[in-house]
Amino acid sequence: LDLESQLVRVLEKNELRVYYQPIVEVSTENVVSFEALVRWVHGERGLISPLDFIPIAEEIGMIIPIGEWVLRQALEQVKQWRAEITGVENLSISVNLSALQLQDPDFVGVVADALSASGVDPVALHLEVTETMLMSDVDVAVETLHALRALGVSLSIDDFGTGHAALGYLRSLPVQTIKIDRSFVDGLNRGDPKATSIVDAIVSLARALDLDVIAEGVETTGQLAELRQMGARLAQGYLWSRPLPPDQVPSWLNEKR
Ligand code: G
Ligand code: G
Ligand code: MN
Ligand code: NA
Repeated sequence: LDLESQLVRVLEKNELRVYYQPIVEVSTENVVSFEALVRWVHGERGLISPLDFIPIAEEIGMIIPIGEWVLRQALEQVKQWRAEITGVENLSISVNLSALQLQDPDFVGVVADALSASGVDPVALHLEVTETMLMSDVDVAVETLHALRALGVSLSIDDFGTGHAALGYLRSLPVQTIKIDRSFVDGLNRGDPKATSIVDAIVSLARALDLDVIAEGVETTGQLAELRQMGARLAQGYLWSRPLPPDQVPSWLNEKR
C-alpha cells in the first residue's frame, strides 16, 4: 500500500502523535509555550516526518481532519499540563496551520468548537501561518484570520523572512507574533554578519510594530547570548529541547527547574 491510501485511515488507526517543543523566554529561559508538531507512527516505516506526509495530506484533503485532530489534541494536552504541573498555569500552545485550513469555510467554527470543548482560554492558543499561505487566495485568508482573531486566539507568522510576501500584511492583518526562521538564527554566532543583521533587523521591526518575536532553531549558548543582546523576547530550539512526546514533558519541565 502507498502512503496516500494509508493516510486516509491514519486517524481511525490512531497512528498520529503530537510532539511538543518548548518555547522559552530569552531573559529567564522560563518555558512559556509549546509548539505542537505532528508525527505519523507508521506500522512498517516507523516515525514519518510531517515534511513527508503533510504535502500528501494536503493533496488528498486529509489535512482538514488531521489539522482538526492536532488542534483538539494540543488543546486537551495544554489544558492537562496547566492543571497538573505547578508553575505552568499560563502555558500557551502553538499549532501549525495549512493553507487549506485557512481556505476551509468551516475552519473558524472548528476552532471555536475545539476551544469550548477544551475549556482552554483562547488567549492561550497561537495559530501559526506562513507568509506563503497568506498569498494564496488572499481575501479568504484575510477574512479567516480576522474571524480567528475575533475568537480571541493569536496569530503567528512562521518562518518569517523566507516567504515572498511584502511586509504590508503586517499592517493590515491581525498578527501578534513573528517567528524568525531558523535559517537566519543559524548564522548568529557563526561569523555570518548578514544573518546577524537580518535577525537584529527583524527584532527591531517587531519591537517597532509592537509584535512579539520568537527566534527559531536556537542550538547554542552563543546564539542565545546574541539574541539576549538584541532584545528578542522568546526562543525555541534544540538548546532547550527537541520536540518531545507528551509523556516526557512533565519530567522535562521538572528537571529544568
Ligand atoms: O518537527 P518538524 O519536523 O516537525 O516539522 C516539520 C514541518 O512540519 C514544519 O514546517 C512544521 O510547521 C510542519 N508541521 C508540523 N506539524 C504540523 C501540523 O500539525 N500541521 C501542519 N500543517 N504542519 C505541521
Ligand atoms: O516550519 P516550522 O517552524 O513549524 O518547523 C519547525 C521545525 O524546526 C521542526 O521540524 C522542528 O523539529 C525543527 N527544529 C526546531 N528546533 C530546531 C533546532 O534547534 N535546530 C534544527 N535544526 N531544527 C529545529
Ligand atoms: Mn511552526
Ligand atoms: Na519555522
